[in-house]
Amino acid sequence: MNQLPKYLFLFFAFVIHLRVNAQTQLTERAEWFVEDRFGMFIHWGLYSGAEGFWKGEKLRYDNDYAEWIQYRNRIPKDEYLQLAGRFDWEAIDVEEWVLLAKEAGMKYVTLTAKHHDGFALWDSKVSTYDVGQVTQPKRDIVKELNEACKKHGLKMGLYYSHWIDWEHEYGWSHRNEIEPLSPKNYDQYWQEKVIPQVRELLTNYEVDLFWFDMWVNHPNTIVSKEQLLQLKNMIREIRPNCLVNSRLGLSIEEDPDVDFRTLGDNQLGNEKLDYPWQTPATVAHSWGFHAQENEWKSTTTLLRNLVGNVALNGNMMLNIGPRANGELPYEIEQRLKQMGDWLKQNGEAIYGAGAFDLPSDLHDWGAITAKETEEGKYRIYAHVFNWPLSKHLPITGIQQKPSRVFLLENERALLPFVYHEFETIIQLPEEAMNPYISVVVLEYDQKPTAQQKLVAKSVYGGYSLTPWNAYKFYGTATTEKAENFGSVPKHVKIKEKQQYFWKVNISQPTTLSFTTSYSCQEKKPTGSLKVKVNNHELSGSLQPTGKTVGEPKQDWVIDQFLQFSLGSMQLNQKGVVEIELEIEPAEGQELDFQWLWINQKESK
Ligand code: H79
Repeated sequence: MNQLPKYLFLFFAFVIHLRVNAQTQLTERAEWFVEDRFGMFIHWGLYSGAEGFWKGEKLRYDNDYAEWIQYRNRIPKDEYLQLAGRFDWEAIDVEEWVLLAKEAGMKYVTLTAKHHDGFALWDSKVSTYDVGQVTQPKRDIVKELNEACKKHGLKMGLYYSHWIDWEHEYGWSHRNEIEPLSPKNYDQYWQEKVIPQVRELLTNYEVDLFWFDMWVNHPNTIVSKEQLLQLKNMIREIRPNCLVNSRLGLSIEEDPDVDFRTLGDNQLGNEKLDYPWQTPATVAHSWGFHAQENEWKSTTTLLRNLVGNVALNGNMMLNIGPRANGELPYEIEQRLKQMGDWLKQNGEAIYGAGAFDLPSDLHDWGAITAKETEEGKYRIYAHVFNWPLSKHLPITGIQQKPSRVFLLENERALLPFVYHEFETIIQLPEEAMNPYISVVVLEYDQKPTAQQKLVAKSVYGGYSLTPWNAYKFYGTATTEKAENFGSVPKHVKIKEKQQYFWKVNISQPTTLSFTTSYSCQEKKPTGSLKVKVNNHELSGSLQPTGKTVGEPKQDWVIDQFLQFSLGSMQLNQKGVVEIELEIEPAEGQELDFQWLWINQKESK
């Protein structure tokens, strides 16, 4: 009997363990997804034949998502279907898209099996509004994709618009905000189109991932939680290994059984998450092909975005919008091939890699990804976005010395480095290794430990200390966002004594000089600013900074942020030092504080 409490405890511990695991969720199902990191999204459907125009008029909406043309330009359903006549069915070869994905280093492909227009790209027995209706002999694009993916070893995902459907009488359209649709009628759409079509897809094709698209929380939509669970449970039942994204309408927080979080369109990660997540991204702006597209991102931008996400444990799925003859805009093809070239050389730092235990925005030269290698070593990948002018790459916060350092594209040429406590400074060759991003590898025999509270050394040699990288603070200062297009920078408003504390690693005895930047709009400020390091102290009295002008002839007068020197001090020790800044405006006065910059003069 008295064993019972112990068993009970074990039982609860087990349940808690499961829950915790469910939250930090790398479910076994999703392991491939996290390993793969980079996928292709394909937006292709009847709208591709419209190319962003209807009867001479451009899509009505500055957010010109070409796949929305039917809704935006109020196109009647039967005329919309006639767009099929613009397609060159002979020329369309789904395998070519898959081959491009492979060439680009993408590991999975997600096709819009049904977008908001409700038109199915497979031979659907549930609805006659499908590709079989407009092709002779009947085509089945999902089947063709499935076969091509299998042939080339890629996973297949399907986008299915569950919430919005402009074809079904009772599918959701934004217009229903003014033309009410009853939940009962909506359920009719759900039961006679969504459920049977998704079942059809699950049964007839090898779907590895379902990508739903509802970007509003379900309580604010016509879709009920029961309907969403019905859909998800059916997927779990028929294809237990198929992943489901959070735009199903259920967040991972609400339902930990959802496999990965989908950020907003083109929204990049800004924090590490414990569960899998993904950015759906475009090379341009529109998802479906748009004849007047002109916002092409560069290969460098796209690669930086990919690296930035992986550095936060995230994925990126990059979209292509083929034309009605299957062709792709030159820019998309070119960017994808260039990304593929980069990944051929540097993919090791992306596939199976993830965040290291340091803040991802710590270093000003780029971002870090990391992983354990098959040989049991641990590699930290420094993705250098900007080749430092000094040819010195400072890496702050890693507590052990690497066993070797080299460029990922030239493993045999070891790079010299010096290591002091928490700081590794790598001597780089004259020229960047790669025109996009050069990857420097720091290899360790086992995973090194990180000191997360340090401020990193800038590539320019100093340290930028801000209210947002302080490891602790006391006071009531509030962060004020940038204004006037950033001509007034982000800062904190200080009304009473405020203290910030930073930790900086000093590699050798040195002279530190301090500069601060703030705006003080008081006519006669009487407060003070003090820097304390060990038992040294520097202080300055606050000065009025006045105004400046942003743009001419626009009445654009803004608060001026000016820099002031606080002097310098000699430090005779090395190692981690704590830097305290105490700011105290006089009673009733205010100060807008921005940063403290430390310059280090190396002295022998
Ligand atoms: O299939 C693609 C789009 O058709 C569909 N999802 C992607 C993958 C989609 N359509 N609309 N939305 C997603 C929501 C778009 C919201 C936006 Fe905005 C309005 C984007 C730009 C304007 C809100 C405001 C988000 C950014 C600014």
